[in-house]
Amino acid sequence: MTPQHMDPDWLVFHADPKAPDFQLPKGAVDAHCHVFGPTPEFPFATERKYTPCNASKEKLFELRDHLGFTRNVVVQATCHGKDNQAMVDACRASGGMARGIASVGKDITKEELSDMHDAGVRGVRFNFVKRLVDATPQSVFLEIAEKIQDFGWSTVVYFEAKDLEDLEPFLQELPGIIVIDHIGRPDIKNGIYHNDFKRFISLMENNSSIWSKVTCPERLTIAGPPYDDVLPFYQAIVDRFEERVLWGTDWPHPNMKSHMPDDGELVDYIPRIARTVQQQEKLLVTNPMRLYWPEL
Ligand code: 0GY
Repeated sequence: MTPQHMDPDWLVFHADPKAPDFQLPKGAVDAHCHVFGPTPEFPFATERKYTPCNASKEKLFELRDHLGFTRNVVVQATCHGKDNQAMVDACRASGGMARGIASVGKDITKEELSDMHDAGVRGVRFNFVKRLVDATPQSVFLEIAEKIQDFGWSTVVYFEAKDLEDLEPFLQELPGIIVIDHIGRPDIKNGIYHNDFKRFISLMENNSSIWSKVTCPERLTIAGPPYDDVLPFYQAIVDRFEERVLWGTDWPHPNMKSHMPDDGELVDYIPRIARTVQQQEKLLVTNPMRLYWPEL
């Protein structure tokens, strides 16, 4: 196989993140993170749009312990396409402390879904971000969404704010719980009163199956750390929908161009977006446990 060299401008995850000052509640879940490879054991997909550094499950679990999380939700990254082996391997190795979100095609069989369920997979991701994936017809995603209902899985949907209007009919048709990545990627320079963000809030108001990850200030910010410019967006969502929000590190932070965040500083950002102990408990424990570990 051709060696899979990391992209020349790839930013590698922080080597030595600080120990957070904010003490996470007991049983906190990092509900959005990834593993990359490591290659050659888990090669990247030929159709990938980027080639990252390796980011192994061991490193992920080390970070989990360092930051004070108990559990992870490992989301299939697009660099692995529909080959879920690295993510599934991380779930299996976690001893029940990691759940997975897979990326699958419409030919996925019941047996394959069942095997992934046994490993800890509890959802599929539908990606509409053009720089990350070639487009998949919405009808295919709807077919997959029907198939996973037997397993009680939910969906994760990734899109950018400008695409929401076109995607609304699709989102209304999707069965089950839908988790939107990174508050639908608003354009921060427009502010929270722009129609795009109002549309996102209305979406959540009008559809109680829609949840949101209040994640990735490092991606959405224009000003950079400490990400003050993104705060009003997260606060608007957490204050309105505290029963339907999730938080995650997004480690190892694919495709960052401006800077690489310190994961400890990201944890210290949490009490600025979830400003009461009750909100923090729901965001970090109650909500992710209800969605991904309902049996506990
Ligand atoms: C994220 C964001 C990104 C990448 C991926 O699967 C992926 O490749 O999710 C991105 O580049 O915005 O959620 O990690």
